[in-house]
Amino acid sequence: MPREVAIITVPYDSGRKLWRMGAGPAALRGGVASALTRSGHVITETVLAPAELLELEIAGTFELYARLGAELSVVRSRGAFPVVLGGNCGCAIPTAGGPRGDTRGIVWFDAHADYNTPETTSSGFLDGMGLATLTGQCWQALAARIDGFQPLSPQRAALVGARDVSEAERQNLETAGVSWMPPAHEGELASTMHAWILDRGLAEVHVHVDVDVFDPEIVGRANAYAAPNGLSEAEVISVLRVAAEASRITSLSIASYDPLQDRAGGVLAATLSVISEVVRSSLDR
Ligand SMILES: [Mn+2]
Repeated sequence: MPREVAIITVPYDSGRKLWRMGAGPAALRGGVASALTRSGHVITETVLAPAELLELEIAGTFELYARLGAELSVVRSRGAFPVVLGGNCGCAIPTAGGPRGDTRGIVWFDAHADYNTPETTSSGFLDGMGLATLTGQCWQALAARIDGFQPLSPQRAALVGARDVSEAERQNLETAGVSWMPPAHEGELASTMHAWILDRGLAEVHVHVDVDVFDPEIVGRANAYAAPNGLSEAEVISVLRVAAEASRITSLSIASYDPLQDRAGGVLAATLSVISEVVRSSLDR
């Protein structure tokens, strides 16, 4: 029996349905489903679109993550491999955080660090605190609404491809002990990743891809926050192959795709390749 791949779409950006990057999951969904079906995988699809969310600003977004957490429990109890397509990176919070001891890590691809806290953010964008929340640096009372959530140790988090990082975030990353791997020479990221996984003895990793990790010139513009000098599709895939070989990828989340910014569809194509690669290397081994 081939293992089920459960595609869960969360079509929100900042609590607003289908707005901006909230339109990304719907734009990706069909392509993901057909690519995985073509490669012989059994898929199921769930769209997380509650009739109403709490209208209390931040609480509404955490309510959405709590609902995603509940859906993930159902999917995992069936033994399925979760692929979450979300508008915001915060979708990785319920996907990666949980009571899994100290052999589980996260590989987080992003142009940004998402490592502000309420004290350092100047944009006020909640999603600029996503990785910080996941690793226990802020919003912990709200994150506790997610059933089974436990913060992941920052020492078991790798931030790959980030280059638009504020001074406050640099300090936060360093103090917490997150491993920041900025864009580097061809092949360097893959070998750094290999050593990082072995050093920590990680048996499992969650992979999160904010699609603005891709280079806007080579691949395309993923969203309004796109930053120059990013990674190519081949570089992202080479790091993922290493992660799948040195550890075991147990789930995948994809976020921040704004179809209106990706004029030529390059980011869409690269994202589909990345998803196919993760599923192939995780399930067909
Ligand atoms: Mn980003």
